[in-house]
Amino acid sequence: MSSSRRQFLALSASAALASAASAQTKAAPLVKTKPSPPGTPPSGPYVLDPLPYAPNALLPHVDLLTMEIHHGKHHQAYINGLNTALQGEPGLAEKSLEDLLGGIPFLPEALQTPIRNHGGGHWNHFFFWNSMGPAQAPGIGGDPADPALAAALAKDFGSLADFKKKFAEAATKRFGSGWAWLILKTDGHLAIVSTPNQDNPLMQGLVPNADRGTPLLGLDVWEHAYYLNYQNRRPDYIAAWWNVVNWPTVAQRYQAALAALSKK
Ligand code: MN3
Repeated sequence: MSSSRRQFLALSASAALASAASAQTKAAPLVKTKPSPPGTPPSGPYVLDPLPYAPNALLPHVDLLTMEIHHGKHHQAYINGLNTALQGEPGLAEKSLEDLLGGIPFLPEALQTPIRNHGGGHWNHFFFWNSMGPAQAPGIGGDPADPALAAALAKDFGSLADFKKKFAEAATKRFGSGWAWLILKTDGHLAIVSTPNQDNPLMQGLVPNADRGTPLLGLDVWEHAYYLNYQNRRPDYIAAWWNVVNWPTVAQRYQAALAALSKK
């Protein structure tokens, strides 16, 4: 008998055994639900919200295909990974994502990396979509109209132009994949920081204390955020991105962060 024939018979025999075992299981089903196909991520507790604008609304600064893939595929994959990590963890699933990200070192060890990467990915991308808007809409791009935010940027960075220059430097110098952030620190000052991968300034115990604070603005500098339109020209992507920054939202976040600080 040829070796492949023997292998075939051996496989058939084990398949028959498996089939008999499965017939026995079927005789007394314990759970009467239809199983999902293998590899299907659990649905919930987190879902992908639609973009707050049309996917082509950021043209010409961020192209349509990048937005569709970035939101529909990359962001969805972070949500799927987060839901998978929280499967069978009802106590954690009902916590806010901010609470989970703020206390990663206190989570069960097996969940720390998935929640850091996928929970961070979900939080960061939700924040990112809402940090932008169509360039032609009121308040988008240009200079922040809010006097308190404009004054704080000038006070802590010298001028708005200096702020943009320093922020762009942090985003350009981030080696590999990561983010640049404008944060409000607990001392009431604004700061520019950068985090690797999907880390963010909320992550106590993972991000250096000097880089922690309340995010007001975030820029994704993973290649998936710009490569289709800008290829290796990250500085060009950053320069164009200022045209779609949603300053009214940044100002609202600043007011909310200041109010939260004053309650502490
Ligand atoms: Mn991204």
